[in-house]
Amino acid sequence: MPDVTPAFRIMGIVNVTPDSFSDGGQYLDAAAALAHARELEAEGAAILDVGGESTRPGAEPVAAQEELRRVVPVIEALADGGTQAQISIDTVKLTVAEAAVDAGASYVNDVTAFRHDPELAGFVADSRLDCCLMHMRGEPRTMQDDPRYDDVVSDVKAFLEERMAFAVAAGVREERIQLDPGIGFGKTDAHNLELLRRLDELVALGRPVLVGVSRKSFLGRIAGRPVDERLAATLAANVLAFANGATVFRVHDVAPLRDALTVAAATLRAP
Ligand code: HH2
Repeated sequence: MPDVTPAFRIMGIVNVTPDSFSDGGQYLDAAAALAHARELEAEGAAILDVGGESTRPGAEPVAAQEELRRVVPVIEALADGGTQAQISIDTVKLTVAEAAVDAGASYVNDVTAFRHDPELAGFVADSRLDCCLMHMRGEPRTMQDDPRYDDVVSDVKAFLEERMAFAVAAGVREERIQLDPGIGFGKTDAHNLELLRRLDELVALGRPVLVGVSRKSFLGRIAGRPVDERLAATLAANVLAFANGATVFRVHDVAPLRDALTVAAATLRAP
């Protein structure tokens, strides 16, 4: 039997926020966010990650009511329109996840890995949702204040193992869990690069590894580029992550990454 598992899945970013670091305010209006999500799907996104709260360094938390107002109409319209992509809700809040799932989401992307709202794990289990557990040191407001680790990869790996055990104990099936090193979340540039270089050590945990490097500031510092000129750097980092075993890629620019990963997969996975 030929292996029909796709070599990679692209998660397209749909930020319905005024303050996201690279596209804040561009898709705050539900109609604009919806059109953007449909475009990302047409470009090849297998997952659409809809978020109403920025997690950029220094970001202030958003009230649940406001987050709901931003994301629910977009998810509802996507689901009603018969999207083929899986809809992900990028939230740390149980109430937001519940409403998003009612509206049609089936994936929870919680950047706190169920630490902000531990009950979210039980909800994911009972509703048979997929989820991403991400590593973050501290919280967005303070995470970039002098981050230190004994060994960043071992520390992140131990954290992800512990959060996976927590989720499984709450009833989430292991097959539904994806793991994410949390690039840029409480890490120096050297930490980010070491995680990408040694990603195979996280892949060894046996779950799909998701990476989110799109347009992030460490790429800007390395390449010497402002946020709207980081596509080439984003593609390079994602292709290297793929070569090191990542299989899910969270990005703003879906079409160019699909081409880049298709070539990478054809090269690295030749029969
Ligand atoms: N990065 C961001 C947000 N959510 N989720 C996962 N699983 N992994 C990530 O690396 C990740 C994430 C930050 O990027 P963005 O959504 O573009 O910006 P903002 O948080 O400012 O909305």
